[in-house]
Amino acid sequence: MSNEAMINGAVASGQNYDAENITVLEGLEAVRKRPGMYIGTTSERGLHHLVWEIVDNSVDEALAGYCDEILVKILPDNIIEVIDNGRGIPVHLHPKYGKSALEIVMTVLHAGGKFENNNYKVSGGLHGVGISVVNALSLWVEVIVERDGGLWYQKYNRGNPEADVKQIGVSDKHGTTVRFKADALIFETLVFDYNIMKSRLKELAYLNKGLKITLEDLRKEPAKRESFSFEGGIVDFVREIVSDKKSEELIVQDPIFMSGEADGVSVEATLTYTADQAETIYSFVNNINTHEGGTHVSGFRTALTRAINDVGKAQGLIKEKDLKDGNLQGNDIREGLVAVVSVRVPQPQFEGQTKTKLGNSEVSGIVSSIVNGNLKIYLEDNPEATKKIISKIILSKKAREAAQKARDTVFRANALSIGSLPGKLADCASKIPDECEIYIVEGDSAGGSAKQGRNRYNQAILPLRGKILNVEKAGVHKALESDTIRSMITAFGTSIDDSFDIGKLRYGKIIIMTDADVDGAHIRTLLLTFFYRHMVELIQNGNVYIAQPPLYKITYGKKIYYAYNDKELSEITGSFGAKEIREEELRVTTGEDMEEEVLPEAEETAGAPEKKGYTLQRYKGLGEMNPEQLWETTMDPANRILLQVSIDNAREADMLFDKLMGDKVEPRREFIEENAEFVKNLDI
Ligand code: 0RA
Repeated sequence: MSNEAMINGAVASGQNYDAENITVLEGLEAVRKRPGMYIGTTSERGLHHLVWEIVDNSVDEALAGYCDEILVKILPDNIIEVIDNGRGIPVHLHPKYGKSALEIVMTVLHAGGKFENNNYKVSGGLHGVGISVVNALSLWVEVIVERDGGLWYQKYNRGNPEADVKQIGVSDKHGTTVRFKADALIFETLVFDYNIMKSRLKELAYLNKGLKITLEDLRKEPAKRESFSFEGGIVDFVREIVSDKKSEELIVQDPIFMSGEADGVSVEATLTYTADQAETIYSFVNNINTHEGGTHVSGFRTALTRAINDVGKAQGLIKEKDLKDGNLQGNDIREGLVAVVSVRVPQPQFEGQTKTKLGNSEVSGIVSSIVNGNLKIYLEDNPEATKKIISKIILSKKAREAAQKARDTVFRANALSIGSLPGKLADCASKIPDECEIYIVEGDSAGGSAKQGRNRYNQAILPLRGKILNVEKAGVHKALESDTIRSMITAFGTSIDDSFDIGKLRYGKIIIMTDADVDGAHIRTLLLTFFYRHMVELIQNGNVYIAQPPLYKITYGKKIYYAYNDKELSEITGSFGAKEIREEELRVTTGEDMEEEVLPEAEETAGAPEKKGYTLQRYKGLGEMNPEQLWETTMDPANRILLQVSIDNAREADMLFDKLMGDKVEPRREFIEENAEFVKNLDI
C-alpha cells in the first residue's frame, strides 16, 4: 500500500481517489514533515498558533458581519474547542473535488482562501495558513457545522477524514465548532497556557469592536471563565493601557479616536498622553501585532508631528523663533504618547527579523492623511486639550535638553576618573568583546560566589546592590544618579540613548543573574526595561541573556543532579526507579507544607533514605550556592542554560513594568495573583 493511500484511508474506505487527491494528501504530509514552515515553531508558541488559526477564521466571520460571539474552551487533556456563530464552514458538495466543501477546507492546504474571497487574509505571516494546517498537526480534529438547517460532522485523524461528512441532526442556527487534540509527535509541549490564550483573545476583542470572546479553562476545578467584549474597541484598549495612571498623570482625559478608509485600506487609531517619558505605540495589521512597526506606524508618526506643529503654530502655542528648525521634533512630541494603530490591508507584506513589520509603502501615506485630517479637527475643536498637549511637549523638550547636559557631565566626569571602570566590577582578563561575558548579579553574597566561581579569563562580575531606580518614573538624568546604573553603563562601555555606540560594547554577552523569586523578577524586569528604553540595540543585537539557576539539587548515591524545573525533577527522580513512592515524596518535598517551614537555608530533606534513596535540596536563592555549585550549574558554558532576550521579551518586561513598579498597589497585586502559580513555585 502506498504512503498516500494509507494517509488517505482511501483503500480502507474503498473509495476511488484520482491523482488530484493524492497531491492534496501530500500537501498535508508536507505540513507534518516541516511544521516550522507553516507555524514557525513546534514549541509552546507554535502549539498556540493552532488556536489562533482557528480563532482567526472565526474573527474573519465577525469582520464579514456574520459572527458576534466566539467561545474558546481548554478542555481536560488540553483538548481545545472553538465555537463561533459565524456562517458555518460550507458543507455542500464541491463540484471539482466531488467531496464536501468542509472536507476540502480541512484537508487542502490554503483551501480557505479559495472559498472565502476574504481580502484581508494575511499572507506571508504565521497566521492565515489555513485551518487545514491545524488538521495536519493534530492527533485528531472534530468539526461540527450548523448551517442550511442541518448539523454536520466530520472527524479526522492526523489530517485524514475518518469518514465522509455526515448530517447528524437538524439545527436552525449557524456556526462552526472545531475541537482538536494537538499531536505529541509534532509539538514539544501539548499544554496550553491560560495567560497566553487570555492576552491574545483579549487583544482580539479590543481590535474587533463589539465581538464577544469568552475563554474557559475546564482542566481543573474550579473552572475559569472570562469574557471580553469592548464597545469602544481600541479606545478601550488605550484606556486599559493607561488604567494604572491617576487622572493628574493623564494629559488627555479621554483617548482621541481617528478612523478612515482609502484604496481598500482601513485605518483606526487612538491616542492619549500621559506624564511619562515613555512612548508606547501598539500597532496591528489585520489583527496581527506588528512588533517591529512598519509603514503604518511611520505614517502615524509623521501625521502626529505635522498636525501638532500645524495647529500649535496656527494657535500661537508654538513660537517658531524658539525652535531650532521651526518645528517641535517627533521624539519630543511622542514622549508620554500612548497609541494603538490598527489597519486592515488587503495584501500585507511582512518584513523584518520576526516578520512583524509592515512593508507596504502605500500604507504610510494613507494612514498619514487619515490621522492628520482627523487629528487636526480634534485639536482645533479642543483648544484646552491642545494647549495641555503642547505645553507637555515643550516641557519634554526642555527636560530632554537638560538630560543631555546631565549625561554629558556624568560621562565627562566618568572619563576623567582614574581607571574609569566601576570599583564593584570584577573585570575579566580578556579584552576581546566577542569572548567576554558580564554577569550582572543580584546581591553581594551571590556576587561574591560568582566572583570566586567564574572563569576569570572571560567572565566579569558586576554585583547589584539594593533596589535599582525606577527608570521609567525617574527620568534618565535621575537614573544616572544611581551608582548601580552608572556602573553598569560604564562597564558596558556603550553609553546610552543618542550617544549609544554598540561598537564600544566590551562584552559580547550581558547576562542577568537574579534569584528565582519575585524580587529577582522585579530586578530583571527593571534591567530589561532600562535596556529596552535606553540601549535597545543590545537586545536587537542579541547581547542580553538571562541566566537560569537550577531550582533543585538531587543527590543520589554519589551522583549529583540538578533540575531546572519541576518536570526535570520528576524525570531525574523517575529515572531512579522507585516510581510509586516518587510522586508521594515529591509532593512532600516540594509542596506547600515545605514552604512554610522557617528555614532560612536550603532545605535538606534527607528523611527515610531506605525508602527514597535520594536527597533533594531546593535552592531558594543564588546566595545558597557555593562558588563551585554556581559555576557548575549556572556559569559553566558546558552546562548552563542561558535564555537569550528577544525584543518581545523586553517589550513584555516594559509593559509589566508599570504594573510592578507603578504607584498603584492594585495592578501589582493583580500581577502577583495572576502569576500565583509561578510565585508559589518560586517562593516569596
Ligand atoms: C470557508 C468558507 C467560508 C467560511 C469558512 C470557511 C469558515 C471557517 C471557519 C473556521 C472556524 N469558523 C469558521 N467559520 C467559517 C464562507 C462561508 C460562506 O460563504 O457561507
